[in-house]
Amino acid sequence: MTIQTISTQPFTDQKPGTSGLRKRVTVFQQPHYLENFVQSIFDTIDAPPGATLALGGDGRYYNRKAIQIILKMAAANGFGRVLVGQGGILSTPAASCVIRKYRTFGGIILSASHNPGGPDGDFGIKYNTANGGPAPEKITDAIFANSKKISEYKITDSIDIPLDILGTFELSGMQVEVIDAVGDYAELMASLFDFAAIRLLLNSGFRMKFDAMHAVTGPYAREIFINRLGAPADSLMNAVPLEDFGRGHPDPNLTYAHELVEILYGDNAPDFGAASDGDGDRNMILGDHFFVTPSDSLAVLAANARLAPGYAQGIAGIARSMPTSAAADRVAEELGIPCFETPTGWKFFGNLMDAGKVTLCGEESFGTGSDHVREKDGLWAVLFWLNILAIKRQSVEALLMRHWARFGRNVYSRHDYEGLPTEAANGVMQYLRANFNTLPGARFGRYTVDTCDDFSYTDPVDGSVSTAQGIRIMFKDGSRIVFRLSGTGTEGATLRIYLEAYEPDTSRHHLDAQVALAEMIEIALELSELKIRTGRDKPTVIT
Ligand code: G16
Repeated sequence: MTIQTISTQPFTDQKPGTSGLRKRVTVFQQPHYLENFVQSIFDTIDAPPGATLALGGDGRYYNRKAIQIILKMAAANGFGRVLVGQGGILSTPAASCVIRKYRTFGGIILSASHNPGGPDGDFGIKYNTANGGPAPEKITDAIFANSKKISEYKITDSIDIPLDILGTFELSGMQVEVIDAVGDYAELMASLFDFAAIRLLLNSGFRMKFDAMHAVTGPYAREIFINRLGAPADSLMNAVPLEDFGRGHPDPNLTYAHELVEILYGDNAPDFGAASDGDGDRNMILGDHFFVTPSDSLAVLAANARLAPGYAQGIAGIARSMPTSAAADRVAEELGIPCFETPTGWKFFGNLMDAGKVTLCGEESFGTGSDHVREKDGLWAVLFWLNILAIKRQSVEALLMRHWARFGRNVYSRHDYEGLPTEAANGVMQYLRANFNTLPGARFGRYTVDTCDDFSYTDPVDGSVSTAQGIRIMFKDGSRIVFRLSGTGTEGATLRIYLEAYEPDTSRHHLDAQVALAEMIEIALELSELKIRTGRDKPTVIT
C-alpha cells in the first residue's frame, strides 16, 4: 500500500453544531471537504498507533462512500483496527454500545439525524469519545480550530472493503471488522428490561405500532420486537432502511411522523405507538388518541424506573436540557435525588453520567436515555415504556393522568420557525436581550415576568462554562418561555420557542396543550416582535 499525503486548503465552515458537523450532501461531496474534517478529527484526538475505532452511520445517501474514505484515512493515520457496522450501518445508540463494549479509542458516526436524506438532503459526521458519548465542546472546538489551518491529509490507495459481508478484512495493514451490531444492541436491551413481561403483554391482545420511518432502526426493531418479543409482523411499519428515507423526513414528531399519528388517532387504534428518527436516537411515544411529550416521558420513566430490572435498584439522579419542562424535577424532588439542568446537546450529559451523578437523561427534542450508553436511545425508550405498561397494565393516557394527578402537569409545547433568514432570527434574539432590564415586573394578562437571562452552564464535574445557551423569560407562577436558535439546521436559522405552564388543577389536565398555552403563545409573539421581524405568522412545526 501507499500512504498518500494530499495537499488541501481549509474550509471555513466546519464548525460542529449541537451534534457534529451537518451540511448538505453536496457540500460534503466537494473535493477534500469530508477528508479535511476527518483529518482534523484525527489530528485532534491524537490516538496512539494501533488504536481501535468504531465506524458506522445511519445509512443515508453518501454513507457508504464516506465509510470507504474514512477507512482509508484511518489506515493511513495509524489505526490498527476499525469495527464497522454491517452495510456501514450503526444506529447512534448502537455505535455508543459498540464503543463501550469493545473499549475502542473512540468512534465516528455518520448521521444528520432527523434531517432529510438523499442526494439533495443532508449528511453529517461526529466524533464520539471512549465513554461512547459525543465529544465535549473542548474537543469539537479543537477539531474546528484544526480544520481552519489544515494543509494536508493522509489516505491510502487501497481498494474498497465489502461492507455487507460479516468478517475481518485487511486494509493496508489495518484490520477492518464488519460486525453485526444489531445482536450486541439487542443483548444490552435484554439485560435492562423484563422481556418476559413484555412478551406476555404483546401476546395478550395489546397492540403496538412502531414506525422506523425507513431509517436505521428497522433491523433493530425487527430483531427485538418480532424475533425476541414475539410481536406480530404488522407491529412494524417503514422498517426497511432507505438511503433517502423514502423521501420522508425521519423526525419522530406529530408533524413528520404523520402516518403513525393517523393510525394512533384513527378508528380501532392500537394501544401504543412509537417512532424513531434517522439514526435511532430519538423517540416519540403515543397512546390510543394520546401524545406523550418528551418532557413528560422522561418524568414517567423516572417515576416508574424501578419496574425495569436494569433500574430496580433506583436511579442516582436525572438530567434534562434547559428547555425541557420541569416535569422531571418534580419526580426527582419526590424521589430525593438531584436533577441537573444542562444546555441543549446530549454531550452535556456525559460527564454527569460518567461521574455517577445521573442515571436518566432527557430532552424535549424527543431524546431520552440512560447511562447504559452515552447517547440518547430511541428503542430503549420504547422498551422502557412497554416494560412499564406490561407491569402496570394501564393505558398510556390513564398512566399520564395518574402521573399528573400526583405531580401536577407541566403543560408544554415547542413552536419552531424553520428556515428563517439568519439576520432576522438573530434580530429577534438581540431584541429580547435588549429588553432584559425592563422586562422583570412587566405584566402580560395573568402572567408577571419574574426574571430573564441568557442561560449559562458550569459543568459540575470539570468546571467548563457554556454561555448564551438560550433566553429564558421566567414568570412569577413558575411558567416560562424560552427562545433559542437551533444548532442542527443546515439552511438559514431555526428559531425555537419553548412554552411551559405549571397546572396543578386536575380538572384542567385533559386540555390540549395549544389551548392551555394559548395566552402564553400570544405573549411570546408580543415579547419577541416575531411577526414583524421575521414576516412569519405561524410556526413551521408544533410539537
Ligand atoms: C441533537 C442533539 C440533541 C439536541 C437536538 C436539537 O439531536 O443531540 O441533544 O437536543 O439535536 O438540537 P437543536 O435544538 O440545536 O436543533 P439529534 O437527534 O439531531 O442528534
